[in-house]
Amino acid sequence: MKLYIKPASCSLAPHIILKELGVPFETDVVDFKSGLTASGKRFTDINPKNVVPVLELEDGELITENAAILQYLADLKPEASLAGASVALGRARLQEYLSYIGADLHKSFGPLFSDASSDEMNADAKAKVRSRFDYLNSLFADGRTYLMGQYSVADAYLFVVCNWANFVDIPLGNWPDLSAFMERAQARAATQDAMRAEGLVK
Ligand SMILES: N[C@@H](CCC(=O)N[C@@H](CS)C(=O)NCC(=O)O)C(=O)O
Repeated sequence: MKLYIKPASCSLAPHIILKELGVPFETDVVDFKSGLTASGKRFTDINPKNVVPVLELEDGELITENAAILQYLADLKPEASLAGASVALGRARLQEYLSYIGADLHKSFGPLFSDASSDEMNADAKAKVRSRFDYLNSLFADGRTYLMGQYSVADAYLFVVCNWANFVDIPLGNWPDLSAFMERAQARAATQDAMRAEGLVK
């Protein structure tokens, strides 16, 4: 398998999960300025949506969208239980978290990474991120270790997106239960391995 990535972006979530699973894979880093991957491919030939992550399977099949890739990876090794309980409610809960992280939390950061954003747009985006952190913090306030109780692909995605707070001057310490989750998720060996591979930690 090959994972197309941009370091520190949302593609770090499936990168972490590939490490969690311990399956063989390679990465191909996308340079969005040149439009080329490190292996010399034109990225829009691989994903016309022009975003990472993309997972390329051995037979050449391509999967895009974090929610789809993360669930595909979780299903590769059911014994690792990275999709939570295998009952319908468990899968619905996982989809609920993945949708919230992808559609609401992830996208609220967008203006903060764009040079085209005005001060007003940035302030509005920060307010949205903060209110989403309020909600997420309230989830962990019941003492759960991870979103679904046990670690799942949703935690990898949540960790990666919340970690962007460090790049846009939103101190995570304002949300103690969410911060404690971040410390737990970051301490996992797979997270450390993937972050090291992307040059984010030594
Ligand atoms: N809906 C997509 C969104 C993916 C996305 O926004 N990827 C960003 C990185 S987090 C990207 O590739 N941006 C292109 C760029 O940085 O130029 C998903 O959930 O996978």
